[in-house]
Amino acid sequence: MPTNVSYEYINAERDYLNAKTSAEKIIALQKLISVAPSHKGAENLRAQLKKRLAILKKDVLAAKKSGGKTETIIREGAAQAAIIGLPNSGKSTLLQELSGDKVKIAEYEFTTTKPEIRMMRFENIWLQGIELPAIYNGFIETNRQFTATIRQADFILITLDGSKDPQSDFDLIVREMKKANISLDANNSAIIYTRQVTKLKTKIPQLFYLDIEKILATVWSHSDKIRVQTKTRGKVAPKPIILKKGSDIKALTERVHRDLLVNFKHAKVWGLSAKFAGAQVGMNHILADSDVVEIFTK
Ligand SMILES: Nc1nc2c(ncn2[C@@H]2O[C@H](COP(=O)(O)OP(=O)(O)OP(=O)(O)O)[C@@H](O)[C@H]2O)c(=O)[nH]1
Ligand SMILES: [Mg+2]
Repeated sequence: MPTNVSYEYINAERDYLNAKTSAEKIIALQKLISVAPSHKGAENLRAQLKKRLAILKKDVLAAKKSGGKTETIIREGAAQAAIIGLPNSGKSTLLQELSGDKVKIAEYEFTTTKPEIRMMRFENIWLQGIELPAIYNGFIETNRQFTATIRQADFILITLDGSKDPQSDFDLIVREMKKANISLDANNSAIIYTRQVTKLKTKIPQLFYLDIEKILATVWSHSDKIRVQTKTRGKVAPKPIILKKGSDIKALTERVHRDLLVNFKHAKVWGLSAKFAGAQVGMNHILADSDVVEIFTK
């Protein structure tokens, strides 16, 4: 039985994802757990939520012990994008635009002193946007705590002020990232120009440039994940299930509910991986992003 959730759940999930601090998150997560579906098919979902609640509570305790200063960044949403760039290069402006949520933006440098996290809606999923404090010469040596966040992000957005010297700014960012063994290439990063008045003469290798409208789609398509919606008796579940790229029907079935594997008969698929709409497939069928799947049991 797929995990069909109510709209009440989706609203509660939105509040939870948008909660800024661990304390706020705990309150929102408790509400989310209270409206989560109670049927057997949602066992995995409830277990995941409870696990998250336990992690959050531990996080708050640890923060209290260390004087409340270190708040770990909790990965949320279907994929994470880190936003890096020099001071004043437009990181906060970009995050605000992509999330539709207010971020502190100012003319002076180093306005952002700690990571700013906002959820960004892309089609039927949430992506997590994380702005890191500005990069400067020596950033890595003094900001070790942020390197894991940048490395673990599914995608890195690099903001460059096109009215200055974007090539030398880019070179500085590459040098800093290299110190932390973080490579920037076309598969995991893109450049966003801000204040691009004229077409630039500088040629920055490896990466591609993005228009704002294409950013979220690019973050998602370059992540290592796909989303699949399940269908039960003609109804498509609004909340997609996130799987690794290359996942098959078996992986999806396991995720929906372990018991389903034993009684699995076949599945029907709609979408890019299907030969035709509603094609019947077996366990080994490889899924594609945005597929819709109906699982049939014996
Ligand atoms: N013309 C223009 N101005 C921009 C653009 N993006 C940002 N700005 C301006 O540049 C200044 C800095 O923008 P922020 O978004 O705060 O830059 P930031 O990279 O977050 O800066 P720090 O957090 O201080 O490192 C603000 O005055 C913005 O209004 C852009 O695309 N075009
Ligand atoms: Mg900023």
